[in-house]
Amino acid sequence: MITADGGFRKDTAVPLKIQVDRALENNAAPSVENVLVVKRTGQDVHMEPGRDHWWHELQQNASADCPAEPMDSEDRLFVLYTSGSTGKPKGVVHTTAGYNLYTHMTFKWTFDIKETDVYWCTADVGWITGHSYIVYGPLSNGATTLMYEGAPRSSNPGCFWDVIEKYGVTIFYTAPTAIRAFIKMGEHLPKARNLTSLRLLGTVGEPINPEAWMWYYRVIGGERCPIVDTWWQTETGGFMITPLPGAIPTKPGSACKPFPGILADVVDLDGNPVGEGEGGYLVVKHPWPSMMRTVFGDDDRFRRTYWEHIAPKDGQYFYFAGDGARRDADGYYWIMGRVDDVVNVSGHRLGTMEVESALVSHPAVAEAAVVGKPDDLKGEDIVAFVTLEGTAAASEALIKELKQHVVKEIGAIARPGEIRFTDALPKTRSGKIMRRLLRSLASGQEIAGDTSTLEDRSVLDKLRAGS
Ligand code: 7RM
Repeated sequence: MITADGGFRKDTAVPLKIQVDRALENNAAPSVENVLVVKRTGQDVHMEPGRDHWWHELQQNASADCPAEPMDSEDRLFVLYTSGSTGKPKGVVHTTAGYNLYTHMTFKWTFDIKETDVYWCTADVGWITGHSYIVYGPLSNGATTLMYEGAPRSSNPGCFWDVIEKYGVTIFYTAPTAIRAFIKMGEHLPKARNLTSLRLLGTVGEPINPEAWMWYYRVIGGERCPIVDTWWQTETGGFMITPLPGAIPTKPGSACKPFPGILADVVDLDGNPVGEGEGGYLVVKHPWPSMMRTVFGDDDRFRRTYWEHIAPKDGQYFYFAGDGARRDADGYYWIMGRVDDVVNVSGHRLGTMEVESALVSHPAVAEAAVVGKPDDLKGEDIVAFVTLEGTAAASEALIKELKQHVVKEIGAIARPGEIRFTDALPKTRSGKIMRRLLRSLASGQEIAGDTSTLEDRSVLDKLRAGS
């Protein structure tokens, strides 16, 4: 096992080694024979004699010659856990050759990588985005890839822009949730730095709302840089739907077209393609090199979750991993969010994304998360959790105004029954809002299921206290 004494998270040193000690207590993981510990924070840790070794000490006597280990193409490369909507994490299995081939190709073409580029992906390296596009894709291309341990925080809100200026970053890849946080912190921060080295921007993780897209394009990209909106998943290993910069004109909010070789479609539950502009299930109809091979230790769950949701057509199975989408007249894909993120108000199915996007388009709103709450009359009612822009103040009048704003943007059916202001939303470390937790809160239930992927546990306590 490889670990560190601790790591830095915003302004605090988070202990890591102690978690390993706990996991190995009472011989709970007998296959772990040695633990390598990297000294990072310098905090006190327990070192078990014979089992635990400091990395810097072993390194001193290690040979500089370290031949690569030949692997079979289908040898397991890694297992990465991803939380499903039910809350029980699934171990996504990736293998050696296909994963490496596909992250290599997608990185090369989507970022149009050049010898002179300095590429920076801000993702957590423990997320699939960190695996595929901080480590494997960039390194197999011989690219210059920048890794940064920090996160923007109140003590240093402009740190990302400092990094871009200092290292002359040319390609910047981040998540919509981060972009919305930048907007909230104010455009004077990036404006005070020289960002002219940038030539290409990317986003990943969730659908990007038009306001965030325009801000990213204008303030960060200086109206000069194309934005590649890359749709993919832990399960797909690499980009599935994405523009190729310069070759495919972009539309704000669309991930554009499938990567060459990817056969995507939007279908109904019987596997029939839906009409132009209509919503449906986003599927992939043909295998691709970096597709997940199974759920670790549970082939049956793999089959059920990904291959049996959509009925096979003429003996052909479709891959479906939970997203809704529509395709427009130009063949562009518009991802509508997870199909389980819907609210059913009086028989009308509304994507939570739609309502969130409407809320965020109001100048006082920084971020919004919408969930359904059981309602005797309507079946479900909309509850919106809202964080405000720095200068805006919570008030009854603002609640009224926001409800009115949603009605104006979408229609009366989407009027939130309830709006709750909060300082922060519960998110995973990759920035995905954990609506499952908010659903429980909204309906006054105890929070059940896995919460280990929550980035900041204090957010839940604050939300509970406020409700
Ligand atoms: C890379 C990653 C996967 C889910 C996926 C979508 C959502 C990701 C986009 C997006 C709209 C995008 N892996 N998603 N990218 N939605 N546009 N460009 O995020 O396994 O953590 O999540 O993320 O719902 O199914 S992930």
